[in-house]
Amino acid sequence: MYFYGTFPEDFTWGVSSSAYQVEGGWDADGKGPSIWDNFTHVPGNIKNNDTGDIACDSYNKVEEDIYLLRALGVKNYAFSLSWSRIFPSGRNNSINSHGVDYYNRLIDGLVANNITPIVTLYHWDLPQALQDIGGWESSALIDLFDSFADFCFQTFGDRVKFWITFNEPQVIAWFGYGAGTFPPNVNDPGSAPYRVAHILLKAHARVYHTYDDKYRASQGGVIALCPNIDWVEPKTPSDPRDIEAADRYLQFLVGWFTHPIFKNGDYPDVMKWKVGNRSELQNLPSSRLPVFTAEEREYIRGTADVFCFNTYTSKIVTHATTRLRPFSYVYDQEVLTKVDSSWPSSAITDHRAVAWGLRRLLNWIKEEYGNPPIYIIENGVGIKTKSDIDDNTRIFYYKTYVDEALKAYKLDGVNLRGYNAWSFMDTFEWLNGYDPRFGLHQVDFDNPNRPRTPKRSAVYYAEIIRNNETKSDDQTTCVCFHAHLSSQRNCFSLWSAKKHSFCITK
Ligand code: GBH
Repeated sequence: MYFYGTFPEDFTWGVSSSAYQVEGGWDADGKGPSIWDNFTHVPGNIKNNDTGDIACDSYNKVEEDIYLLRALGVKNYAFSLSWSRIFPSGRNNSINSHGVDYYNRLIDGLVANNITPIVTLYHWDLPQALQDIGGWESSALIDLFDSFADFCFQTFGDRVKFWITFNEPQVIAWFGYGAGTFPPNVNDPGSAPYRVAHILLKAHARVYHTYDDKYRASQGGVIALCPNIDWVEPKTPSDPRDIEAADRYLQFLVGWFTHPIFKNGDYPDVMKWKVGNRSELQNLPSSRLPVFTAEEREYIRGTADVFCFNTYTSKIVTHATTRLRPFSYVYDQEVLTKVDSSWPSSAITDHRAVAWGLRRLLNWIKEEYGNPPIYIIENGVGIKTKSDIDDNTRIFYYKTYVDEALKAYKLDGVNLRGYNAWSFMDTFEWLNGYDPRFGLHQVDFDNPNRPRTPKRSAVYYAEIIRNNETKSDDQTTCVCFHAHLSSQRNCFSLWSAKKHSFCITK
């Protein structure tokens, strides 16, 4: 059932992007290489050998991008900074003024148009120079990240009042250092992710304290980190073992970072027990999960002003007895995940549109962390087609997800403060290259000018923002079903798209 109603007046609507995925200009004007530049330059690593060398060319399109943001009517724009564009060698002894100018122009343009910048310090594109000294396996990165963050607060903080340290720390730790599918491609599933996460948490806390000590009083912003969260539903809700498994999945995915920060400075109990017990069974001298000192716990606890997260999908979880070898963060969870084959699929494996999962997830965050102010920083759907201006699937995704967010806010009392669509425009989709399209704007990557075209979803999203509410169908459009009713695929139809569908009037 749809629920119609209004979001609070100060609700912030936005769209999101990230540096490597949109900027291009990979070596322009003195930018240093990042681990993603080097990774994509090796043939075979990325689908179709695509790279982010030019991407959407946003490095050269500040004005165009701001124009599109104005047309959408967004209240905020969330983007990330390329560390090696600002510090080519990763360190503050090599400041690239052209890179600083670029971000100043972008931030000034946003502020001039009343669009609040939400700035992520790290969305995966580590300066190669810092990978050369061990990347996030090295505790030297704590100081180095802090000095980068300090420079950004000092340089941009007069205009930037919303900071995110890490985008998806679990992805950095697991895909970068466990599975090894993302650079730096370390394949050490049993230990490295835990060691890396330990360092990420310390680095996050250090940056938070730097903001607190040196900038908060004069700049008055907020700072957080941004985990990725899939909602998980227990396979058999009457089986306590499945309920525990679902909670365990969330603790390993999210609590790993947010339990220390929002609760007691320490990892979730269930992680300490599982990894500890299994390490013992594996005849290891100590747990593969590192231990914080009392002083470190005190330092980490409370280091987020708001709760940010990204979400794309839901899964079904059941408890499982997993093998002890090879040692792995995945086996440590003692769960099995799957998706329901009736959930609509998308261009990304196992990303299914399950809007009701968002409402449950928001309620879980509220209960688990004491109703913090919540911002959804990324939410969207990837579609595998090049000419998808007529993107009804995406409209349906946003209609249903925004509607569930509204229910959580209005009916459940979740302290939801903002919603951002991923993505502002089609971008470089990491290992998948340019095939899956997430954008509200289409980008023609075959054209050197990288022209952007608003899709129907952009028009639809602009309308949600303008009204600050979800309107009933007869006020705007109508809910339709595809002619292929047998496939049970709902779609949401807009104006001329009606020709593909038939309407059920209310
Ligand atoms: C988001 O992560 C990212 O923050 C964003 O940059 C990206 O554009 C968006 O997803 C859409 O994909 O490639 O098989 O190794 C969401 C969580 C974590 C899901 C990494 C895909 C990679 C699996 N993502 N995961 S694989």
